[in-house]
Amino acid sequence: MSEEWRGPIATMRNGWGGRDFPHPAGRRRLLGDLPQGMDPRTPLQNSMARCRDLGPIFEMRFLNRRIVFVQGAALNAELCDESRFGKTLAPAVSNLRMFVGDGLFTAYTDEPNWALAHDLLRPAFTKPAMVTYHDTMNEVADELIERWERADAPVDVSGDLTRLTLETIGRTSFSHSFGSFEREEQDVFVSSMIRALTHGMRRQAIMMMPWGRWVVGRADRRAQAAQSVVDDMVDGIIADRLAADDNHERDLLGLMLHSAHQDTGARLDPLAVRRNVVTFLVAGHETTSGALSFALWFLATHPQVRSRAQAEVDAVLAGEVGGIPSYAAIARLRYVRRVLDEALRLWPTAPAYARTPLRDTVIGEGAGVGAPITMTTDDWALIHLPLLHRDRSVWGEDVERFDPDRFLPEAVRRRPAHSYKPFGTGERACIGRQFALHEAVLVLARLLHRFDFEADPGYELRITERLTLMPEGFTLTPRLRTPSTVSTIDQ
Ligand code: MNH
Repeated sequence: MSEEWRGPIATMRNGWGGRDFPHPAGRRRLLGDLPQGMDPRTPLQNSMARCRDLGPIFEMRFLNRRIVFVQGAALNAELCDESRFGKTLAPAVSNLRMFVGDGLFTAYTDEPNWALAHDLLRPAFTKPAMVTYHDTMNEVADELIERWERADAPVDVSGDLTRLTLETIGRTSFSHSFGSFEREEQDVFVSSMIRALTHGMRRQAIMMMPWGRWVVGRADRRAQAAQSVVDDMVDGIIADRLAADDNHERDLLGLMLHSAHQDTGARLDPLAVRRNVVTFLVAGHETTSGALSFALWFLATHPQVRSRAQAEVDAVLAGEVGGIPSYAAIARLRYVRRVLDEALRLWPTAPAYARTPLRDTVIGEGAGVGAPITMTTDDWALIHLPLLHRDRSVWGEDVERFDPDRFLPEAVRRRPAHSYKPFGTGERACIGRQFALHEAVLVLARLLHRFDFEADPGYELRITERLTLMPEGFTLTPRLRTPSTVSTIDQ
């Protein structure tokens, strides 16, 4: 296997000048903080249960490795200072480099392909670009609605929303349809991608076992077989575009293949194009699908929130031709947007990001961590977003309560900066944020307009972790709304 994916993180000592941080109870001398009797497939949720009372910064050790987590908003705000800190790759992310190398998400900021891809692809995420995606987003929503109208059994919410978001990113950015709504089985692209992502996460755990280095080779080969399914499909999309003799920069793929940097004239080489196609196909659908799924879960279990959202949707869409939102209508769906913001507070679907200082520095003065903490360029911290978003000093005592009005403009203004970070921070923050928010508000509005949702009373929220968070086994029964449940006359 090439050296390339073995990013510098593996060699970062993370010694923090010999300082120890609070850790969960029950540490064992050799194994460290591996939880006893907890599900090894859900490390993030385990850490939420065990670490929320450990203060703004804490650590977990696994064998001889340690991960330092930040959950305090004040400390996170400091780590978000771009003049002192930058992104680094958490182990689970650096493991993805064996699949996508220096693609936009997995690149180190000082690798030339990060700035190049960032600058070349930016035009695909401006407001004028969003306007051009809007009709496609509505078309894909039509297909989901049709599917749910026909459903005679509870629908698989995350599965169907994954169809929707994959189809949306495929059509808007690559002019490629996966035909996700035309077949019942899961797309091989999706299943292969999930296998690769899961491997990225588990690889770390395997490597930490005493025999891990021997076992990991086989697991790597299996994951690479999955990855080659993805690569072949992507190479097909690229070859088709090149053969079509279509050299317009009309979508993201066009920009990747045909644009040159305005200052340097540099272009993405073919390997960088493939890595970025895979990056955007994956990053562009998985997290949005999770966000929509969690939002529907909260709507289905909070009838008052749902009626308020439906009242807004009915009022806004009453003024739209055919009840289909125009581009401008999306910005008027303020409450729907708050529902989404609040869903991403409690379950940020990309649940962590890693920061490291640009130069040796001291953090934590006045942040309630005791003596200030020395942090060298060999140290890194993982910002634990579900815990950051439950910092009681910022969100109050009732942090678990689902309340979209936490995102009323005046409430947002009252909160300190950097206390809500579902899209990451700084120059490495999510490039697809506007894309995701536009798509998600549009889809939620259209679903709320058409259906009432009944939660299955026997279902309790379970969450799978595969780098991203996603409700597991969550089904809903969509019922067509009747005129009496629609609060404003539409048509
Ligand atoms: Mn997205 C980076 C969350 C939707 C493409 N994304 C990030 C980061 C977070 C994130 C957090 C920063 C990670 C880090 O610091 O290591 N992203 C989300 C969430 C959603 C989302 C919660 C949906 C909801 N992301 C999207 C969509 C696209 C996309 C949609 C593409 C169309 N995201 C990216 C890319 C990056 C990124 C590409 C890496 C950007 C960079 O490093 O320059």
